Amino acid sequence: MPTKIISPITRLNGFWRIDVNIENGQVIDAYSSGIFFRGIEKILQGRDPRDAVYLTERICGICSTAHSMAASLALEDAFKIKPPRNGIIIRNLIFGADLLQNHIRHFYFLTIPDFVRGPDRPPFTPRYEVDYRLSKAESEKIYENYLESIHISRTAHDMVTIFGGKIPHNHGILAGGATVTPTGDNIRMFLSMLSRVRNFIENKMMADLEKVATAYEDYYKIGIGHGNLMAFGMFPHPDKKDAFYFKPGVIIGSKQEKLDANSITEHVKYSWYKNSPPLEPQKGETQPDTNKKEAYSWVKAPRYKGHSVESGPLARLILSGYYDGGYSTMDRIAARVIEAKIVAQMMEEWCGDVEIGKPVFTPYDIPQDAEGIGMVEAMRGGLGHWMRLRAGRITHYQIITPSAWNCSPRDDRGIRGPVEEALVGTPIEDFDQPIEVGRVARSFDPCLACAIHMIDMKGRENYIEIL
Ligand code: NFE
Repeated sequence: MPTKIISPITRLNGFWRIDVNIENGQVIDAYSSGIFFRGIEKILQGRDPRDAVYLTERICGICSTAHSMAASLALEDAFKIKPPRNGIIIRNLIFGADLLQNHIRHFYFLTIPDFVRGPDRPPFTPRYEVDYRLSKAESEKIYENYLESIHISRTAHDMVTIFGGKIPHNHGILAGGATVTPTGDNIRMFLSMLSRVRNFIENKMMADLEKVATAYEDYYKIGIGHGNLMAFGMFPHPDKKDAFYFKPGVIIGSKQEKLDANSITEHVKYSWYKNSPPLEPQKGETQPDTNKKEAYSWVKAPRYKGHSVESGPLARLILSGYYDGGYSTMDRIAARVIEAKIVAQMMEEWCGDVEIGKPVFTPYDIPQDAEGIGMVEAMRGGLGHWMRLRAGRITHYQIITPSAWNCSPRDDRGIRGPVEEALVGTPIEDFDQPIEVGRVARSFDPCLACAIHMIDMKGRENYIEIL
Protein backbone atom coordinates (compact mmCIF):
# COMPACT_ATOMS: atom_id res chain seq x y z
CA MET A 1 0.00 0.00 0.00
CA PRO A 2 1.47 3.42 -0.89
CA THR A 3 2.78 4.93 2.33
CA LYS A 4 4.08 8.40 2.87
CA ILE A 5 6.45 8.93 5.79
CA ILE A 6 6.66 12.52 6.88
CA SER A 7 9.43 13.12 9.37
CA PRO A 8 10.09 15.37 11.01
CA ILE A 9 6.93 17.40 10.53
CA THR A 10 7.98 21.00 10.78
CA ARG A 11 6.22 24.05 12.22
CA LEU A 12 5.58 22.47 15.60
CA ASN A 13 7.58 21.98 18.77
CA GLY A 14 9.64 18.76 18.93
CA PHE A 15 10.17 15.82 16.59
CA TRP A 16 7.20 14.04 15.14
CA ARG A 17 6.75 11.45 12.43
CA ILE A 18 3.55 10.58 10.68
CA ASP A 19 3.07 7.61 8.36
CA VAL A 20 -0.01 7.75 6.18
CA ASN A 21 -1.33 5.03 3.92
CA ILE A 22 -2.93 6.62 0.89
CA GLU A 23 -5.28 4.91 -1.57
CA ASN A 24 -7.37 6.48 -4.33
CA GLY A 25 -6.41 9.98 -3.25
CA GLN A 26 -7.39 9.52 0.38
CA VAL A 27 -5.68 8.66 3.68
CA ILE A 28 -6.91 5.25 4.76
CA ASP A 29 -4.68 4.77 7.80
CA ALA A 30 -2.24 6.82 9.88
CA TYR A 31 0.45 6.30 12.54
CA SER A 32 1.65 9.09 14.84
CA SER A 33 5.16 8.59 16.29
CA GLY A 34 6.93 10.72 18.86
CA ILE A 35 10.62 10.21 18.14
CA PHE A 36 11.85 11.63 21.44
CA PHE A 37 12.15 10.18 24.93
CA ARG A 38 11.12 12.39 27.82
CA GLY A 39 13.08 11.58 30.94
CA ILE A 40 11.89 14.41 33.16
CA GLU A 41 9.98 12.05 35.47
CA LYS A 42 13.26 10.24 36.15
CA ILE A 43 15.13 13.49 36.76
CA LEU A 44 12.64 14.40 39.50
CA GLN A 45 13.20 11.26 41.56
CA GLY A 46 14.67 12.05 44.98
CA ARG A 47 14.31 15.83 44.57
CA ASP A 48 12.88 18.45 46.89
CA PRO A 49 9.22 18.70 45.81
CA ARG A 50 9.50 22.46 45.24
CA ASP A 51 11.95 21.73 42.39
CA ALA A 52 9.08 20.21 40.41
CA VAL A 53 7.69 23.63 39.49
CA TYR A 54 10.98 24.80 37.96
CA LEU A 55 12.18 21.52 36.42
CA THR A 56 8.91 20.55 34.76
CA GLU A 57 8.62 24.03 33.23
CA ARG A 58 11.75 23.16 31.27
CA ILE A 59 9.97 20.37 29.44
CA CYS A 60 8.95 23.01 26.95
CA GLY A 61 9.40 26.69 26.11
CA ILE A 62 5.99 27.38 24.63
CA CYS A 63 3.73 26.13 27.44
CA SER A 64 6.10 26.44 30.42
CA THR A 65 3.63 28.39 32.56
CA ALA A 66 1.15 25.51 32.21
CA HIS A 67 3.69 23.11 33.74
CA SER A 68 4.45 25.53 36.57
CA MET A 69 0.70 25.72 37.24
CA ALA A 70 0.19 21.94 37.18
CA ALA A 71 3.21 21.30 39.45
CA SER A 72 2.10 24.04 41.86
CA LEU A 73 -1.39 22.57 42.05
CA ALA A 74 0.03 19.07 42.66
CA LEU A 75 2.15 20.48 45.51
CA GLU A 76 -0.78 22.44 46.94
CA ASP A 77 -2.89 19.28 46.84
CA ALA A 78 -0.13 17.38 48.67
CA PHE A 79 0.49 20.22 51.17
CA LYS A 80 -3.27 20.82 51.68
CA ILE A 81 -3.07 24.55 51.06
CA LYS A 82 -4.74 27.07 48.75
CA PRO A 83 -3.32 30.30 47.39
CA PRO A 84 -5.01 33.54 48.50
CA ARG A 85 -7.55 35.13 46.14
CA ASN A 86 -4.97 37.56 44.76
CA GLY A 87 -2.56 34.70 44.09
CA ILE A 88 -5.16 32.88 42.00
CA ILE A 89 -5.85 36.00 39.91
CA ILE A 90 -2.17 36.81 39.35
CA ARG A 91 -1.55 33.22 38.23
CA ASN A 92 -4.50 33.47 35.84
CA LEU A 93 -3.00 36.66 34.40
CA ILE A 94 0.42 35.05 33.96
CA PHE A 95 -1.01 31.95 32.29
CA GLY A 96 -3.50 34.00 30.24
CA ALA A 97 -0.69 36.11 28.76
CA ASP A 98 1.26 32.97 27.84
CA LEU A 99 -1.83 31.48 26.24
CA LEU A 100 -2.28 34.60 24.10
CA GLN A 101 1.35 34.38 22.98
CA ASN A 102 0.87 30.73 22.08
CA HIS A 103 -2.36 31.14 20.14
CA ILE A 104 -1.08 34.14 18.13
CA ARG A 105 2.12 32.26 17.24
CA HIS A 106 0.32 29.09 16.34
CA PHE A 107 -2.10 30.87 14.04
CA TYR A 108 0.37 33.11 12.22
CA PHE A 109 3.69 31.24 12.32
CA LEU A 110 2.54 27.63 12.19
CA THR A 111 -0.89 27.57 10.54
CA ILE A 112 -0.94 30.43 8.05
CA PRO A 113 1.88 29.02 5.86
CA ASP A 114 -0.28 25.91 5.29
CA PHE A 115 -3.01 28.03 3.70
CA VAL A 116 -1.50 31.30 2.51
CA ARG A 117 1.22 31.77 -0.07
CA GLY A 118 3.77 34.05 1.58
CA PRO A 119 6.64 35.80 -0.18
CA ASP A 120 9.00 33.65 -2.23
CA ARG A 121 11.66 33.46 0.43
CA PRO A 122 12.29 31.59 3.70
CA PRO A 123 10.52 30.84 5.97
CA PHE A 124 7.80 30.55 3.31
CA THR A 125 10.03 28.63 0.90
CA PRO A 126 10.70 25.87 0.09
CA ARG A 127 7.02 24.83 0.15
CA TYR A 128 4.50 22.58 -1.54
CA GLU A 129 3.19 24.35 -4.66
CA VAL A 130 -0.41 23.22 -4.34
CA ASP A 131 -3.80 24.53 -3.26
CA TYR A 132 -3.20 28.14 -2.20
CA ARG A 133 -6.61 29.70 -2.70
CA LEU A 134 -6.39 33.30 -1.46
CA SER A 135 -5.83 36.15 -3.88
CA LYS A 136 -2.50 37.94 -4.09
CA ALA A 137 -3.96 41.01 -2.34
CA GLU A 138 -5.48 38.93 0.49
CA SER A 139 -2.25 36.99 0.94
CA GLU A 140 -0.22 40.20 1.10
CA LYS A 141 -2.55 41.67 3.74
CA ILE A 142 -2.28 38.51 5.87
CA TYR A 143 1.50 38.59 5.46
CA GLU A 144 1.51 42.17 6.78
CA ASN A 145 -0.38 40.95 9.86
CA TYR A 146 1.97 37.98 10.11
CA LEU A 147 4.86 40.44 10.48
CA GLU A 148 2.96 42.43 13.10
CA SER A 149 2.11 39.22 14.97
CA ILE A 150 5.83 38.74 15.68
CA HIS A 151 5.79 41.95 17.76
CA ILE A 152 2.37 41.35 19.26
CA SER A 153 3.14 37.82 20.43
CA ARG A 154 6.33 39.23 21.96
CA THR A 155 4.24 41.81 23.81
CA ALA A 156 2.11 38.97 25.20
CA HIS A 157 5.30 37.23 26.32
CA ASP A 158 6.52 40.47 27.93
CA MET A 159 3.25 40.60 29.87
CA VAL A 160 4.19 37.29 31.51
CA THR A 161 7.41 38.86 32.80
CA ILE A 162 5.54 41.58 34.72
CA PHE A 163 4.24 39.02 37.22
CA GLY A 164 6.38 36.05 36.25
CA GLY A 165 9.86 37.63 36.33
CA LYS A 166 10.99 36.00 33.09
CA ILE A 167 9.72 33.96 30.18
CA PRO A 168 9.91 31.18 29.22
CA HIS A 169 10.18 29.34 32.55
CA ASN A 170 8.69 32.01 34.79
CA HIS A 171 9.48 32.36 38.48
CA GLY A 172 6.18 33.99 39.41
CA ILE A 173 4.05 30.85 39.82
CA LEU A 174 4.84 28.57 42.74
CA ALA A 175 3.16 26.35 45.32
CA GLY A 176 1.15 28.64 47.58
CA GLY A 177 0.36 31.25 44.92
CA ALA A 178 2.49 33.84 43.19
CA THR A 179 5.58 35.95 43.93
CA VAL A 180 4.65 39.44 42.70
CA THR A 181 2.14 41.57 44.61
CA PRO A 182 -0.11 43.68 42.38
CA THR A 183 0.49 47.42 42.46
CA GLY A 184 -1.22 50.24 40.58
CA ASP A 185 1.89 50.44 38.50
CA ASN A 186 2.32 46.84 37.39
CA ILE A 187 -1.41 46.39 36.75
CA ARG A 188 -1.53 49.53 34.59
CA MET A 189 1.50 48.41 32.61
CA PHE A 190 -0.05 44.95 32.12
CA LEU A 191 -3.37 46.49 31.01
CA SER A 192 -1.77 48.80 28.48
CA MET A 193 0.11 45.90 26.87
CA LEU A 194 -3.04 43.78 26.98
CA SER A 195 -5.05 46.42 25.12
CA ARG A 196 -2.49 46.34 22.27
CA VAL A 197 -2.68 42.54 22.06
CA ARG A 198 -6.46 42.53 22.31
CA ASN A 199 -6.81 45.11 19.59
CA PHE A 200 -4.69 43.00 17.25
CA ILE A 201 -6.68 39.81 17.98
CA GLU A 202 -10.07 41.49 17.55
CA ASN A 203 -9.29 43.56 14.49
CA LYS A 204 -6.72 41.58 12.55
CA MET A 205 -6.47 37.97 13.69
CA MET A 206 -10.26 37.43 13.64
CA ALA A 207 -10.46 38.92 10.14
CA ASP A 208 -7.61 36.72 8.90
CA LEU A 209 -9.30 33.65 10.36
CA GLU A 210 -12.47 34.62 8.50
CA LYS A 211 -10.58 34.85 5.20
CA VAL A 212 -8.88 31.48 5.63
CA ALA A 213 -12.02 29.74 6.89
CA THR A 214 -14.06 31.07 3.94
CA ALA A 215 -11.53 30.03 1.32
CA TYR A 216 -11.04 26.59 2.89
CA GLU A 217 -14.61 25.82 3.94
CA ASP A 218 -14.13 22.16 3.01
CA TYR A 219 -11.80 21.87 6.02
CA TYR A 220 -14.91 22.04 8.22
CA LYS A 221 -15.51 18.50 6.97
CA ILE A 222 -11.93 17.25 7.04
CA GLY A 223 -10.00 15.93 10.06
CA ILE A 224 -12.95 15.13 12.32
CA GLY A 225 -11.68 12.14 14.28
CA HIS A 226 -13.38 10.15 17.06
CA GLY A 227 -15.63 13.01 18.21
CA ASN A 228 -14.57 12.60 21.87
CA LEU A 229 -13.56 15.76 23.73
CA MET A 230 -12.10 16.37 27.19
CA ALA A 231 -11.13 19.42 29.29
CA PHE A 232 -9.74 19.65 32.83
CA GLY A 233 -10.97 23.22 33.58
CA MET A 234 -9.04 26.40 32.85
CA PHE A 235 -8.59 29.58 34.93
CA PRO A 236 -9.87 28.80 38.45
CA HIS A 237 -12.42 31.31 39.77
CA PRO A 238 -10.96 33.24 42.72
CA ASP A 239 -14.29 33.54 44.57
CA LYS A 240 -16.20 30.34 43.69
CA LYS A 241 -15.04 27.03 45.08
CA ASP A 242 -14.00 24.50 42.43
CA ALA A 243 -15.30 26.74 39.61
CA PHE A 244 -13.43 27.63 36.44
CA TYR A 245 -13.91 30.23 33.72
CA PHE A 246 -13.59 27.34 31.22
CA LYS A 247 -15.35 24.27 32.59
CA PRO A 248 -14.01 20.76 33.00
CA GLY A 249 -15.93 17.95 31.30
CA VAL A 250 -15.92 15.17 28.78
CA ILE A 251 -17.92 14.38 25.65
CA ILE A 252 -17.86 10.77 24.56
CA GLY A 253 -19.76 10.30 21.31
CA SER A 254 -22.38 12.98 21.75
CA LYS A 255 -22.86 12.49 25.51
CA GLN A 256 -21.48 15.10 27.87
CA GLU A 257 -20.40 13.96 31.32
CA LYS A 258 -18.52 15.17 34.39
CA LEU A 259 -14.77 14.72 34.38
CA ASP A 260 -13.63 11.92 36.65
CA ALA A 261 -9.89 12.15 37.29
CA ASN A 262 -9.82 8.50 38.34
CA SER A 263 -10.81 7.35 34.86
CA ILE A 264 -7.44 8.12 33.27
CA THR A 265 -5.01 5.34 32.37
CA GLU A 266 -1.94 5.13 30.17
CA HIS A 267 -1.52 2.33 27.63
CA VAL A 268 1.95 1.36 26.38
CA LYS A 269 1.42 -1.56 24.00
CA TYR A 270 2.58 0.52 21.00
CA SER A 271 5.04 2.74 22.89
CA TRP A 272 8.72 2.07 23.63
CA TYR A 273 8.12 1.30 27.30
CA LYS A 274 8.16 -1.97 29.21
CA ASN A 275 4.83 -3.70 28.75
CA SER A 276 2.28 -3.35 31.52
CA PRO A 277 -1.49 -3.32 31.77
CA PRO A 278 -3.06 0.16 31.47
CA LEU A 279 -1.96 2.03 34.60
CA GLU A 280 -3.34 5.05 36.41
CA PRO A 281 -0.81 7.87 36.38
CA GLN A 282 -0.38 7.68 40.14
CA LYS A 283 0.98 4.17 39.53
CA GLY A 284 2.43 4.89 36.10
CA GLU A 285 5.94 3.83 35.11
CA THR A 286 8.54 5.25 32.72
CA GLN A 287 10.71 2.24 31.83
CA PRO A 288 12.05 2.56 28.28
CA ASP A 289 12.18 -0.56 26.10
CA THR A 290 13.59 0.23 22.68
CA ASN A 291 13.35 -3.39 21.48
CA LYS A 292 9.57 -3.71 21.41
CA LYS A 293 8.60 -4.98 17.99
CA GLU A 294 5.06 -3.57 17.80
CA ALA A 295 5.99 -0.17 19.32
CA TYR A 296 6.27 2.91 17.13
CA SER A 297 6.28 5.93 19.49
CA TRP A 298 7.83 7.39 22.62
CA VAL A 299 4.43 8.88 23.42
CA LYS A 300 2.24 6.71 25.62
CA ALA A 301 -1.45 6.37 24.88
CA PRO A 302 -3.50 8.06 27.62
CA ARG A 303 -7.13 7.06 27.59
CA TYR A 304 -10.25 8.26 29.42
CA LYS A 305 -12.47 5.34 30.46
CA GLY A 306 -10.64 3.52 27.69
CA HIS A 307 -11.58 6.12 25.06
CA SER A 308 -9.26 8.04 22.78
CA VAL A 309 -10.17 11.69 23.50
CA GLU A 310 -9.16 15.00 21.97
CA SER A 311 -8.10 17.93 24.11
CA GLY A 312 -7.49 21.60 23.34
CA PRO A 313 -9.21 24.95 22.67
CA LEU A 314 -12.02 23.32 20.66
CA ALA A 315 -12.86 20.94 23.53
CA ARG A 316 -12.74 23.83 26.04
CA LEU A 317 -14.97 26.10 23.98
CA ILE A 318 -17.56 23.44 23.24
CA LEU A 319 -17.66 22.18 26.84
CA SER A 320 -18.07 25.75 28.15
CA GLY A 321 -20.73 26.68 25.58
CA TYR A 322 -18.60 29.24 23.72
CA TYR A 323 -18.66 27.35 20.41
CA ASP A 324 -21.27 25.20 18.75
CA GLY A 325 -19.53 24.18 15.56
CA GLY A 326 -18.13 20.80 14.60
CA TYR A 327 -14.97 18.89 15.44
CA SER A 328 -12.96 19.43 12.26
CA THR A 329 -9.59 20.87 11.23
CA MET A 330 -11.05 24.36 10.65
CA ASP A 331 -13.10 24.19 13.86
CA ARG A 332 -9.86 23.56 15.80
CA ILE A 333 -8.12 26.50 14.10
CA ALA A 334 -11.14 28.78 14.61
CA ALA A 335 -11.56 27.74 18.25
CA ARG A 336 -7.96 28.72 19.03
CA VAL A 337 -8.41 32.21 17.59
CA ILE A 338 -11.82 32.70 19.24
CA GLU A 339 -10.42 31.51 22.56
CA ALA A 340 -7.63 34.12 22.33
CA LYS A 341 -10.29 36.79 21.89
CA ILE A 342 -12.39 35.56 24.85
CA VAL A 343 -9.38 35.17 27.17
CA ALA A 344 -8.05 38.65 26.37
CA GLN A 345 -11.46 40.10 27.30
CA MET A 346 -11.56 38.12 30.55
CA MET A 347 -8.05 39.19 31.47
CA GLU A 348 -9.07 42.81 31.31
CA GLU A 349 -11.79 42.07 33.90
CA TRP A 350 -9.39 40.13 36.11
CA CYS A 351 -7.07 43.13 36.25
CA GLY A 352 -9.98 44.98 37.89
CA ASP A 353 -10.50 42.08 40.36
CA VAL A 354 -7.07 42.15 42.00
CA GLU A 355 -6.70 43.82 45.37
CA ILE A 356 -3.75 46.13 45.24
CA GLY A 357 -1.15 45.37 47.88
CA LYS A 358 -2.95 42.29 49.31
CA PRO A 359 -0.97 39.02 49.72
CA VAL A 360 -0.46 36.62 46.83
CA PHE A 361 1.14 33.74 48.73
CA THR A 362 0.13 31.21 51.42
CA PRO A 363 3.07 29.91 53.48
CA TYR A 364 3.23 26.15 54.21
CA ASP A 365 5.21 23.30 55.75
CA ILE A 366 6.34 20.41 53.58
CA PRO A 367 4.86 17.11 54.77
CA GLN A 368 7.05 14.02 54.90
CA ASP A 369 4.63 11.66 53.15
CA ALA A 370 1.92 12.90 50.80
CA GLU A 371 0.40 12.59 47.37
CA GLY A 372 -0.79 15.32 45.04
CA ILE A 373 -2.48 15.79 41.70
CA GLY A 374 -2.36 18.96 39.59
CA MET A 375 -4.74 19.08 36.66
CA VAL A 376 -4.93 22.18 34.48
CA GLU A 377 -5.65 23.17 30.94
CA ALA A 378 -2.44 24.00 29.08
CA MET A 379 -2.66 25.87 25.77
CA ARG A 380 -3.05 22.56 23.91
CA GLY A 381 -5.44 20.88 26.34
CA GLY A 382 -5.57 18.86 29.54
CA LEU A 383 -2.28 18.60 31.44
CA GLY A 384 -1.85 16.47 34.59
CA HIS A 385 0.99 16.10 37.08
CA TRP A 386 0.81 13.23 39.58
CA MET A 387 3.35 13.14 42.44
CA ARG A 388 4.17 11.18 45.57
CA LEU A 389 6.44 12.26 48.44
CA ARG A 390 8.20 10.00 50.89
CA ALA A 391 10.44 11.40 53.65
CA GLY A 392 9.94 14.86 52.13
CA ARG A 393 11.34 13.86 48.71
CA ILE A 394 9.73 13.02 45.38
CA THR A 395 9.51 9.27 44.87
CA HIS A 396 7.04 9.29 42.00
CA TYR A 397 6.16 11.79 39.27
CA GLN A 398 4.07 11.23 36.18
CA ILE A 399 3.06 13.84 33.62
CA ILE A 400 0.44 13.48 30.94
CA THR A 401 0.44 16.36 28.47
CA PRO A 402 -2.20 17.46 26.00
CA SER A 403 -0.06 16.36 23.08
CA ALA A 404 0.24 12.91 24.64
CA TRP A 405 -3.56 12.71 24.48
CA ASN A 406 -3.79 14.15 20.97
CA CYS A 407 -0.71 12.59 19.32
CA SER A 408 -0.88 9.24 21.06
CA PRO A 409 -0.36 5.98 19.18
CA ARG A 410 -2.87 3.13 19.22
CA ASP A 411 -3.92 1.80 22.63
CA ASP A 412 -4.05 -1.78 23.91
CA ARG A 413 -7.28 -2.37 21.98
CA GLY A 414 -5.75 -1.03 18.76
CA ILE A 415 -7.84 2.16 18.81
CA ARG A 416 -6.06 5.01 17.03
CA GLY A 417 -5.00 8.21 18.83
CA PRO A 418 -7.00 11.40 18.05
CA VAL A 419 -4.64 12.76 15.36
CA GLU A 420 -4.35 9.34 13.72
CA GLU A 421 -8.13 9.05 13.58
CA ALA A 422 -8.56 12.63 12.34
CA LEU A 423 -6.20 11.92 9.42
CA VAL A 424 -8.21 8.96 8.16
CA GLY A 425 -10.35 10.06 5.23
CA THR A 426 -8.27 13.16 4.44
CA PRO A 427 -8.28 13.75 0.68
CA ILE A 428 -4.78 13.99 -0.83
CA GLU A 429 -4.59 15.82 -4.13
CA ASP A 430 -0.95 15.06 -4.92
CA PHE A 431 0.78 12.04 -3.33
CA ASP A 432 4.15 13.80 -3.56
CA GLN A 433 2.93 17.01 -1.94
CA PRO A 434 0.60 15.93 0.89
CA ILE A 435 -0.05 19.42 2.26
CA GLU A 436 -3.42 18.24 3.58
CA VAL A 437 -1.73 15.95 6.15
CA GLY A 438 0.12 18.93 7.66
CA ARG A 439 -3.04 21.01 7.79
CA VAL A 440 -4.97 18.36 9.71
CA ALA A 441 -2.06 17.44 12.02
CA ARG A 442 -1.08 21.02 12.84
CA SER A 443 -4.66 21.98 13.71
CA PHE A 444 -3.98 20.15 17.02
CA ASP A 445 -1.06 22.55 17.75
CA PRO A 446 1.11 19.51 18.53
CA CYS A 447 4.07 19.77 20.88
CA LEU A 448 6.15 16.64 20.86
CA ALA A 449 8.73 18.18 23.19
CA CYS A 450 6.06 18.12 25.85
CA ALA A 451 4.76 14.73 24.94
CA ILE A 452 7.99 12.98 25.21
CA HIS A 453 13.52 13.80 24.82
CA MET A 454 15.86 11.58 22.86
CA ILE A 455 15.91 11.32 19.08
CA ASP A 456 16.02 7.98 17.30
CA MET A 457 17.92 8.34 14.02
CA LYS A 458 17.20 4.86 12.63
CA GLY A 459 15.86 4.49 9.09
CA ARG A 460 15.76 8.17 8.21
CA GLU A 461 16.68 7.62 4.57
CA ASN A 462 13.03 7.22 3.51
CA TYR A 463 11.72 10.34 5.17
CA ILE A 464 10.43 13.45 3.52
CA GLU A 465 9.72 16.75 5.20
CA ILE A 466 6.61 18.86 5.20
CA LEU A 467 7.87 22.39 4.91
NI1 NFE B 1 5.21 21.88 24.72
FE1 NFE B 1 2.38 21.64 26.26
C1 NFE B 1 0.91 22.57 26.00
C2 NFE B 1 1.89 20.93 27.79
S1 NFE B 1 2.04 19.76 25.31
S2 NFE B 1 3.36 22.65 24.60
O1 NFE B 1 0.07 23.23 25.77
O2 NFE B 1 1.66 20.49 28.78
O3 NFE B 1 0.77 19.54 24.59
